[in-house]
Parts: sequence; structure tokens; C-alpha cells
Amino acid sequence: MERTFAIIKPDAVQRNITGKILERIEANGFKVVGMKRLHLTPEQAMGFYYVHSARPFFKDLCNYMASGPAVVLVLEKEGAIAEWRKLMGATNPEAAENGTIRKDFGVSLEKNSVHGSDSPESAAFEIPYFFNALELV
Ligand code: IDP
Ligand code: MG
Repeated sequence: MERTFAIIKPDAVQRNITGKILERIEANGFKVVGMKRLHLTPEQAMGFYYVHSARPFFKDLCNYMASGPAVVLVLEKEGAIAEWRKLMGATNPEAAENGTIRKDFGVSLEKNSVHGSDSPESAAFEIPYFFNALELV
């Protein structure tokens, strides 16, 4: 069984659609093995998104991720990393396929409602950034 890391981003939590997104996750066969709600500081967001630190949108992205509470998750399923990317849809909600979470809930390229690890290496960094072993059940 593979694990991936997910975030229900501040734009979605603020619009009270955490439950709707969790429903999609569970309906698609993912097991939620870790979950908590937190409000990142800009510095914590910068540490999480350090791979993007040279991008022009980095500062805005980190401020947005720190703009309100988010829900962080660890999801388990066979092929969880690719499966969750597929269910999320493309980064830009306008380009995302019908039926994907970003298509249905995303509001802009930045405020696209959800995050997902893009590789096993990313998941191996992102999961322990937020969770310790005792919190994954
Ligand atoms: P991903 O979330 O689909 O993996 P990444 O390229 O890793 O996309 O970008 C991380 C996050 O940064 C995106 O989910 C989105 O919130 C934001 N982002 C990506 N590209 C842009 C951009 O060109 N302008 C503003 N925000 C962006
Ligand atoms: Mg990414």
C-alpha cells in the first residue's frame, strides 16, 4: 500500500468545503491514515514549498498558504501518489478535467483547493514535515 501527502488548502477550508473534498477522497477508495487542521506561518509554508523558492509566485503562494487554516492529510491506497494527482486534476483549475477536485472547487491557478505529492521522493519529505509515526493510523 502506498501513502501520499495531501492538503485541503486555505481557500477550500475558508469556503467550508472540507467535508465535500473528504467525501470525494473516501468515495475514491483512499483511506485517511492521518489528518489535522492547522494554520501555517509563512515560514512554515516556505519550508514546505522550498522546491519552488526560485519561482516568481513563491512569496504569494506562501502568504496564501498561511492566510487561514488548512487540513493536512496522509492518504493510503494502491498507487496513492498517482491516483491522488489524477483525482486532484491539473494545477490550473481551468485546464483540469471534468470530475476532478480542482475543476469542481478550484478558484484560480493559485487557489486551487488541494495539494498532492508529485513523487515518492516528495511524499517522503512532505509526510514527516507534518506528521510523526504515532499520528499515522
Ligand atoms: P501542483 O500543486 O499541481 O503540484 P506546482 O507546480 O507544484 O503545482 O505548484 C505548487 C502550487 O503553487 C500550485 O498548486 C499553485 O497553488 C501554485 N502555483 C503554481 N503555479 C503558479 C503560477 O504560475 N502562479 C501562481 N501560483 C502558482
Ligand atoms: Mg507540486
